[in-house]
Amino acid sequence: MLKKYIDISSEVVSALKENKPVVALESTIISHGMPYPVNVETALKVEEIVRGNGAIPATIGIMEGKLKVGLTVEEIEHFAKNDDIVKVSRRDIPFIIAKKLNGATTVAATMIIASLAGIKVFVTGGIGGVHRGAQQSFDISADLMELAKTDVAVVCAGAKSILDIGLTLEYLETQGVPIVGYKTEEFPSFYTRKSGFKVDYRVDTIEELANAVKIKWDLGLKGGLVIGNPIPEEYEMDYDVINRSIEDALYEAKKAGIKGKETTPFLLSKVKKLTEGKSLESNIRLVYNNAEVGAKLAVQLSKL
Ligand code: PSU
Ligand code: MN
Repeated sequence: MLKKYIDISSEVVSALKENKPVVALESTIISHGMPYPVNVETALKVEEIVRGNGAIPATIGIMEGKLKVGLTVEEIEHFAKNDDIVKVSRRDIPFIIAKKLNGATTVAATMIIASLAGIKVFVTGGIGGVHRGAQQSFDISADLMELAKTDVAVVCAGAKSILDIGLTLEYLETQGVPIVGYKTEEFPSFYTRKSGFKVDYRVDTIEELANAVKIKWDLGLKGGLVIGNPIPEEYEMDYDVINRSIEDALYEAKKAGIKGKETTPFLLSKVKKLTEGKSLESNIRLVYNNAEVGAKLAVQLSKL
């Protein structure tokens, strides 16, 4: 039944069959997160880092109405070059399949597809969350509900402060999603290592992390985990510079009346423009850093 909708590369199929470590990667970051050709270069380098750390990468997206797990280099190129690619979250999946469209998957959609394929670890840049002003707009990313119900560990550099990070963490607490800091007590905020908010649990080794992840799922405690892995210090941005850009981006979004699924891409592209090349370089480096931690986590989980 599922086979009709999902196409898993032969490399990923055999890796999963042999209980080898596999790491899921998203495609929204390629299609909507970075400009061409930096997006392809980064996506391929991330796959290389995953391999270099002993795991098999599985970049996920939707092509001509099929859920694809383990995109080829040509397919990644396609996601990187074309601008007719829909941003796909949970609610969009059935319609993108039915209409045979191409879709770049968000954190929520990538978690769903990874889980259908049997992949437990997913590496991304930053998660979606509760937007600033959500008290009025009700704008809360579907990523958070997905984390509450889908069994995938998400390695990220935290959440950008385009969001209300405090409310995002409160929401995840209500939903029972553990917020873990990898070698940090503070939840990172993407471009910077600090956010002013604490994680629930700090772990200092991959073994400790993998063990807790395994215990959660062994006990049938449904849902994912957020593993916050701070950007390496040497690539971190200046806290005030980035936050000023974010404030400006939020102001422009408000002025332009941006709503719904357009909000996050609009804010991301404004921030990118306002900080010029700087934020892009940080973005690339933090994803590389996450790829390493995610691959090591997948390797360790496969041993338990
Ligand atoms: N935050 C980032 N970079 C991103 C995203 C969020 O710092 O690329 C993308 C991810 O794919 C995430 C999605 O799942 O935006 C969230 O969109 P929304 O807020 O519409 O749920
Ligand atoms: Mn939203």
